[in-house]
Amino acid sequence: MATQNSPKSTMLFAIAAALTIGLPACDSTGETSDSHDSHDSHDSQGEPEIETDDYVDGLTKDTENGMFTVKLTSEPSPPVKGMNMWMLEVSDAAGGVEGANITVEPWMPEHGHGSDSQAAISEQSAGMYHANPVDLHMAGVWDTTITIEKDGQSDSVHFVFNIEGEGDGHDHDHDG
Ligand SMILES: [Cu+2]
Repeated sequence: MATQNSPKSTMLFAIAAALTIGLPACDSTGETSDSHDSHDSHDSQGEPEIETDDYVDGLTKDTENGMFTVKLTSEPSPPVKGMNMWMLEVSDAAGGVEGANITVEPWMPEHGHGSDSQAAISEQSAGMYHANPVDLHMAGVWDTTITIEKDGQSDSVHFVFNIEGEGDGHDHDHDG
């Protein structure tokens, strides 16, 4: 019997080629569940949902219940990714607020985590406090709550800054 060029082998080759081409497409469909856990902000510029403050030296805000006024200056200026020292001038209607109990708590609302370091507060002069370090260890939006307690009453204010830097906030390095 005469043997023809087998059409079967040609067909197998075609199927194999089709499978090879098809594989990457199949793989990528399985990746969708991963996006749930990752950061949803590929561009930390122009976040529509979180209102940020434009930093200036001596940026001044009233606390939420109007008890105090806080004037903030950062060193370096503007605040950077990493360690900062914040100078806080706290006053009320009577002037500088002495001997207040102050906490400074940075928080990344987009990532749901705080700072690696606890800012130590020291009063330099009447109503003038230094918070050091204010550790903003990632690029992105940091919402820092400053709470001032004096004579058993407390009030707080938020300073929200978009911290620039490498990584676009994707490099979480949580030690501790
Ligand atoms: Cu983060």
